[in-house]
Amino acid sequence: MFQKILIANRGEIALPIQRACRELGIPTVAVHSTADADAMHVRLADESVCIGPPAARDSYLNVAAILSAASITGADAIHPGYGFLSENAGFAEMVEAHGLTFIGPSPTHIRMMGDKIAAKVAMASLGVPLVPGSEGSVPDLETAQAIAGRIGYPVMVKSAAGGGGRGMKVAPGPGNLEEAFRVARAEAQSAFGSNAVYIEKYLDRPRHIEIQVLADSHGSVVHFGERDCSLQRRHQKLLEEAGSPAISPEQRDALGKVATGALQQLGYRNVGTLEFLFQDGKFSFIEMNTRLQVEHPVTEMICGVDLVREQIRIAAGATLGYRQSEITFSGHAIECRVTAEDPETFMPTPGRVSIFHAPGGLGVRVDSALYADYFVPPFYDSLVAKLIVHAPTRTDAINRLRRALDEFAIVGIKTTIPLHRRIVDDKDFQAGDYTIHWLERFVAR
Ligand code: MV4
Repeated sequence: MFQKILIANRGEIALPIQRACRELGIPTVAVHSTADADAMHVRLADESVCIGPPAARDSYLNVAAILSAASITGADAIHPGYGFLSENAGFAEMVEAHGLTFIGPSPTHIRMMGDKIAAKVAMASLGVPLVPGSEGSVPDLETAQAIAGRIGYPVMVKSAAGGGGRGMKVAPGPGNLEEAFRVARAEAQSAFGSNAVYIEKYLDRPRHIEIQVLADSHGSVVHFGERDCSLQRRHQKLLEEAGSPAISPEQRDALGKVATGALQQLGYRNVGTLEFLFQDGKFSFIEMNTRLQVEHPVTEMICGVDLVREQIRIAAGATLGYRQSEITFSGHAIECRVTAEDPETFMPTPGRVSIFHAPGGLGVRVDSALYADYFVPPFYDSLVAKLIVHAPTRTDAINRLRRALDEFAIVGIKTTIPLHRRIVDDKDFQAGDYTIHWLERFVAR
């Protein structure tokens, strides 16, 4: 097992990583920017190293400073959390080149899945169903027209290097393809430094369903069921559930078999998430994430597993130690992402938190690095707390979520708690009747 783990992250995600380390008896090193000297992740770690000024590119993305911090403190493994360097294949390579363990997948798999075209080509060859589209990058408008004509309109032009919805354009009909192709390419070039694009049939009212997978380095792969992440605004998720209100246990099993079968053939290791669009009873793979995700706690709640602990064990060479049949799904879990944003305008609201009172009780989990008198800095992601509830049924979970939201007090800054209270009381939400477009309309009314 590792002697010491450096956590190359901040905020709420640093905490469950520290907790898992502590339960495994492994000391932790926190790294922080000058803006985060008083942050909770620094206070709770065994040791800490300042790695640079506030801007993320000078601190949490500063590979040399992070590797130096690991070397100085004698850490032998690095957990990247999510965001920052978590899906940077070059960073994972550098970590390994320095004789340390990167707690995550191999650099090869991170790089493969970072290229959306390579990811689709790999998944198609492994029997995973895809959205119909180009089998690779689309070099010019003539090729785009030929493919769109074959699969039928509407189509979507997407950046191969993309993510977060940038470099993505819909062409409702043949008359719109020239512009969609040109704009998507230009956006991809300026946002990601690559103008490689591909084309897919556009699905107009899908749900976003993803499946959590875990693989050891000895060929065992299991899944922990799906999460429904359809409730998002401008590609920022606000609320996630496990399981999805839209899929049956049989559909879960089938999707799980497809996902684990593919990753087993690929020789993948550590955690991974396959993202699907689900419409008209069909799952279509779109992308794979090679990191621990923000919403991983809903899966932990229904499966009773600590995914971070599993990541660490597996990175240290341990075997899974259980089979798919030993993973059971119990009840329903919902996560609300509480951000330091105005709940109406979504403008960031950094500032001082005067009161922080987290809800508690059975089936309530709060992942947050906030505390009273903490100043939320303006430099980073606005996520300040995740409220996760677990209950025997979805109806019970919604009821518990309402109760927990009413108990939650964050004073001094505006947060999205009032918006979450409105969502919980909505009829469509309560019925589980929503697609990826539902929330945009809800916040506009
Ligand atoms: C799509 C789609 C419809 N059809 N692909 C958005 C981000 C990127 N990860 C994939 N995205 C989409 N791809 C096809 N063929 C609609 C979206 C999409 C979306 C997907 C998941 C969650 C929220 C979304 C919001 C808008 C568009």
